Amino acid sequence: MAEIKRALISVSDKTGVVELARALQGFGVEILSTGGTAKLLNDAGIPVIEVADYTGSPEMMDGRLKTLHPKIHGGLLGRRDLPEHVAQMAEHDIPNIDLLVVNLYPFEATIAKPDCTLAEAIEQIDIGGPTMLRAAAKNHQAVTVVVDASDYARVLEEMRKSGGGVGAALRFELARKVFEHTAHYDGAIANYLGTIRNDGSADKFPHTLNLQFERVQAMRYGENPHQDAAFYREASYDGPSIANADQRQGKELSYNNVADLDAALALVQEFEEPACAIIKHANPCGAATGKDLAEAYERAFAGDPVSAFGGIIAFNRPLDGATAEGLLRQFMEAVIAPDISPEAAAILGSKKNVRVLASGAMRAAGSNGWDFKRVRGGMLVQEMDLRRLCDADIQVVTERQPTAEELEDLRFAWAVVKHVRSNAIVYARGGQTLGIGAGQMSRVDAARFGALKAQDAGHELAGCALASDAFFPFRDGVDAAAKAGVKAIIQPGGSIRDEEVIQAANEHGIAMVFTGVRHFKH
Ligand code: 93A
Repeated sequence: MAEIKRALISVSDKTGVVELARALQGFGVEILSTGGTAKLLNDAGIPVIEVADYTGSPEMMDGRLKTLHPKIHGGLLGRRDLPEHVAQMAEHDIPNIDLLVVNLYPFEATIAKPDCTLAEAIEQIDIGGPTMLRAAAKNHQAVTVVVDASDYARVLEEMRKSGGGVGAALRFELARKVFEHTAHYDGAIANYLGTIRNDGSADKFPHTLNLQFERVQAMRYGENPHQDAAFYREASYDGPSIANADQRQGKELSYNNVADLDAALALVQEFEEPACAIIKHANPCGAATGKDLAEAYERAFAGDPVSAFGGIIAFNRPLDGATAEGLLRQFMEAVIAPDISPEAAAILGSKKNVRVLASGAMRAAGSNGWDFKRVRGGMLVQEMDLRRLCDADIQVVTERQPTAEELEDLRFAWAVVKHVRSNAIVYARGGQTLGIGAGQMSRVDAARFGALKAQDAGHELAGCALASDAFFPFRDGVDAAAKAGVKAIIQPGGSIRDEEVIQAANEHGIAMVFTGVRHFKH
């Protein structure tokens, strides 16, 4: 136990600090404090000593110098177990400071304001706070340091139990939190300054990329059993995410589960109407909309019943009992929906191993986020592909216009093909995938393979729609589609052979739409 006799409190976010100080007062702790915090505590009737009075050195330079003084840093850093340190502290009149409570100038909140100037941002770079935090955290053998207001209660609880001290385990944990916090804080400053160009304009991507990820779980293994693995959450990501989902039942998530659940969630978010996606190896094997979830699932499953075995299944509406009942027909790894109704939970409870997760409400796509791809010795960073088809994108390039029904099918197929690995071709009709050609090295093979899958599943392709994630480089893909019975095609366009491709569509009586948007996914 490290007993607490003297505390220094200096906080920008003053939430809960009066209650904390009052409780410390109850333990007989002497409280030192900086200007604003001291005033707040004094006004609340809690006696505190101003740091300026304590050090004999006034706050100056608009507060840039408040706590940067040997009497403060010596009190935090001096080792209580080394006689030389103890003697030096006595010689220079440096008493121990046993508890440090600091949170920093709100740098990130400041730069988040749209009209924030560089000068304003610079003023919000806290110097004294991190210096004290790091000193106290380094000396956690003797000093308790709190950077997060949600830890006040834990510290007080330990003091209550032990009669005024804090144990080694909590001190160590709090010290670790400090270095995580100051690393994040400095990272935010470096990211901000790293986007500013000499001419005052801003780069989108900072000079160095400082992001913090927090471990969600260690995993039994990675993509394969001989690879160790862990799952990390991006602290600042605020979109719907598998990292924030609530697992309601089933075995622990595996590495591949997480990757596939992420793909599944992204796909069903494309749709406003009830939708279901079944993912295998990061690709959808079936996706569908329906009048309700149960129908959407039936149709997604029917898209490719063979591949659906062992799939990851996602929904964009809370899972109801009737849909859960339908799921029992198949072996599945995991199910995710915004919420799980009690009936659905009870029904899936009969399959103990199945992982069931609630993602929380689906929000419109368009939340923040960068996409990363690891390469050896580096990392590629891009914005997530959140582009959705809008009416202005749709350009009919053939003699025949798509019918209203075909247009619906094209929109559906386009929303799905974005989530299929390239080269990707999706055959669809009536809000249901009929065949998917994924991850082929040539587009014509993706078209052929998707048609083959449809045939295997017993789907009639005559009159269906086809989406291609990128342009057709040759007419062969269109010819293959026509042979399969396709009547409408959606694709970005932009090939030097577009004329030839349009000509092929016209010959086959196919209605073709260009979107001007490509959805490669690798
Ligand atoms: O400007 S500083 O970097 N210089 C300092 O010496 C210093 N000491 C504490 N900022 C400093 N602080 C920060 O002041 C703390 O980290 C805290 O965020 C804030 C509390 O100031 P006040 O008590 O006056 O509201």
